[in-house]
Amino acid sequence: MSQIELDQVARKILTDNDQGGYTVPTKGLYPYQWNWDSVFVARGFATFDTDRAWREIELLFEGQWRDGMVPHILFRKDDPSYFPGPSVWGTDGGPIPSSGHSQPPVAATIVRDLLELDASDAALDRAKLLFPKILQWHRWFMAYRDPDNLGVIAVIHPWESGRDNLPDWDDALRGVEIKDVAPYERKDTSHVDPAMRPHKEDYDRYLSIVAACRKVGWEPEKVARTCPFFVADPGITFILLRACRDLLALADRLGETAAQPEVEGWISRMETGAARLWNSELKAHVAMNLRTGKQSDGVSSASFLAPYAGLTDPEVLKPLREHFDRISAKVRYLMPSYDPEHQAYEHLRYWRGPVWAMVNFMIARGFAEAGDPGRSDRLRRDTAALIQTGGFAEYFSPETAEAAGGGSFSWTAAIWLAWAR
Ligand code: 9WN
Repeated sequence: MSQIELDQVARKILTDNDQGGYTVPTKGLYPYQWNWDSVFVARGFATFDTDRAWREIELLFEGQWRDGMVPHILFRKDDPSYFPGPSVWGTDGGPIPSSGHSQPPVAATIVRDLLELDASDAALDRAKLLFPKILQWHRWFMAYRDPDNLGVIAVIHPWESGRDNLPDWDDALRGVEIKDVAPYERKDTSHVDPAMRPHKEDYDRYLSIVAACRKVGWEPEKVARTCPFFVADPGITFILLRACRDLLALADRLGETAAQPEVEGWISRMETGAARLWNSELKAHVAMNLRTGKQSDGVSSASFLAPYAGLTDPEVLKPLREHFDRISAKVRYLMPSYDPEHQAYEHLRYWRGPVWAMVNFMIARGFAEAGDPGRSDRLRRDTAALIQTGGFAEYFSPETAEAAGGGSFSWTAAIWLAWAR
């Protein structure tokens, strides 16, 4: 397909998945509004419909909880094609039925991008309305996902990381007792090949974590202290650190200077805290189980987000470039979600190996900003080649470019339009 044809298909995917102001990731498999999906989708819409781009983010923030949390799924209408739906979560923290935890906070970064593309008065007004909501969301992360001021951000559930069955979670997940799980029927494996999805045992534990948090009424202090899963995630830490820098720039642009000292405090807390996630044997940032202090032992695609977070220490960048080159000699397409030399790597199973377009977009941005246009462009070319070969799939094999997971996928289409083409 030519570039123009791919552009047309990508736009059609976004408009077909549009539910009237918010976009589903793909029909059938994911029939609701997901948090970080929507924000990347807004970046795609911004290439041909700015009003629609703002709308996507505004609708996401309509679901913000009273305590500041922005949920990972908004269940605007019940749809039996997805499990677990609203009744399993049992939340009542916000105005729209939702899941009980969040997802990687990319909103400040993309709102800043939207203003770069269009700084009209109308756009500035919309950004001004969003600003305090994003600020409140970041404050929620700092309070309840880093309750001990360590400068690293935890996830209370693999789903909160957005990288669900990543090998980094295996050890902590094994420590979650399977309990309080009513008999259930998965829906994901009726939409896509089970070999590309998490195992049943993973799901049993995912649901056990939900049950434990439901028991404490999803109260954020109690969740932080009692949740059976509490793991510091380099992905969410780096994405939030980056988003705080963008929020600071937005504060400047929008005249919200009163917020700046608080945001600066968060930035320096995470800049210092990130060192805790540095695995000195591996020479990369990894996850750390905050209940036990144990670090994970593999390089993941989030390790490559350090430059995106603005960490430019040569002691970090040099080994990262070496990992990049080592991995690029092992697989045809970058960046696999997990190290292909690690024993847990599987090239088609979801977050245990496959390449995800929006992760590549963030990694490439960081490398370009750190003065490495060569590696940045390699990621862009690989992402384009994967889409040209496999179509607008949810994720791809780094070895064969095989399309995996759901098809006609919104964020893959958005990233094509915004960057990969
Ligand atoms: C659970 C929607 C979401 C993404 C996540 C991805 C996958 C959901 C699932 O799909 O997770 O949130 O049911 O598997 O892992 O990153 O936001 O595209």
